[in-house]
Amino acid sequence: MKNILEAPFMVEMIRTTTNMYNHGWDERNGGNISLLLDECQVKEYLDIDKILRSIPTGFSAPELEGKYFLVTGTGKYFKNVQYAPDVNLGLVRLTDGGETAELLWGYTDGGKFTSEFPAHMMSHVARLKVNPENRVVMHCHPANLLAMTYVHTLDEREFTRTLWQMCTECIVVFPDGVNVLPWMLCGTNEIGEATAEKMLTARLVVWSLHGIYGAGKDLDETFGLIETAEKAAEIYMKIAHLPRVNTITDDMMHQLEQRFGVKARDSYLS
Ligand code: 2HA
Ligand code: ZN
Repeated sequence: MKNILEAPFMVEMIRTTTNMYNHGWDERNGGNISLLLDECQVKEYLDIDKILRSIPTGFSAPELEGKYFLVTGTGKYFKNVQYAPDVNLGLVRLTDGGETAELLWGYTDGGKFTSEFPAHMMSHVARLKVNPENRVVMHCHPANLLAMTYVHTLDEREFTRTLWQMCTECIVVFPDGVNVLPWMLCGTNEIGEATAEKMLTARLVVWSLHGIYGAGKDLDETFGLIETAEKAAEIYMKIAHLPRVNTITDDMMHQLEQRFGVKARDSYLS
């Protein structure tokens, strides 16, 4: 059996959590990531018949029966993942229609998956419906996106259009835009269901006054998606209080659509 700490998916997870911490997106225990793995990937590193513990999830997700996830732990700090991956991460397989998570590796201090596990798993179900290649759900607290939810309307079209106007490449990176949830109690199945519903139409879902969710086919792509939106929000927070002299017009965005072969969300451009 190969050493799981050298598995490409593990190395990438450790690098990503460290990088996110270094970006200031994951203070204390803020943020969480789940990475969907194929059984053949897991089998190279673990005896998949050796279940360490069975942990109830508190929700059902029959679509994810038998699926494997590498997930950050509840209460754990992204800052520390690199020093003790086996404490701060866990590898689980969902069973009983998603109601039980079988722990195959990690959470060695007796811990368990993130408190946002429902939002993660329900978002995986939603994104897999749209794109069977989806593997990652990522949540974090980037300062400028969060700040923007205090001063900008939460209307999704307006929120998206503002971000698109802040950097030329935004519309290319997230043509489906950004969906926005009002403040809701985190860690609940309700916010999980609401997030998943929003994930059907966009890969980015803002949690007002809290943070953001991103989804994508790998850790790099998902990180880059949030990074791009956060950069746009940073520009907005730098200029929002100043007179706007220039902007990226809808005509320019139509040119970007053509040049990069993307299609902006329906009716978001005039
Ligand atoms: O687990 O970010 O939303 C820490 C969080 C909860
Ligand atoms: Zn959070």
